[in-house]
Amino acid sequence: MSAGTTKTPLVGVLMGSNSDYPVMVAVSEILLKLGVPSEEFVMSAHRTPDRVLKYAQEAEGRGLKAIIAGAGGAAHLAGVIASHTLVPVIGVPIKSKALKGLDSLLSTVNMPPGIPVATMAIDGAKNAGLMAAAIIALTDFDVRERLKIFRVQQSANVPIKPSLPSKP
Ligand code: RP5
Repeated sequence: MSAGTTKTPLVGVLMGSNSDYPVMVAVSEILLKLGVPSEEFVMSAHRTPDRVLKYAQEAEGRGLKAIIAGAGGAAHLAGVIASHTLVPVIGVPIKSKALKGLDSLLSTVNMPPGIPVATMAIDGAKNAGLMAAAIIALTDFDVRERLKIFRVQQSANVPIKPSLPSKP
């Protein structure tokens, strides 16, 4: 799934493996809702390093305004992408089987000073999309308005009084 595929993508949504897609699809879902054109690719800092390098080096020239990179385990995708481009990079640590994503979180967040990655929570794909949309909204009035409406609707969906789920 890709948001607004007919338009030039503004956000790149990358994942280290196809197995990350069930989590990362939430990025594209929220971007679609907010009308932010995006593109999705599988690439790995370790398994497809040439693909990663080419993508990062071409990103700015292709007009991308943000790149979201999700990876699990030794999660180096976001950091490697960030090291090759000035486009802001948002990292999504994917929950791993062995360490429940703590390895992914630390690999993504603990960047050396000089090369930042804006790291979301473990499996925080939706917030990554919202963060990218907020970057786009700085210069795009329509996206800003849609983001405002999203927040208003989100608030309206929070009940004032607590209730227990109905018993079957
Ligand atoms: C990482 O290794 C990927 O981002 C994925 O989260 C993890 C496992 O990958 P697969 O073995 O499922 O392809 O590189």
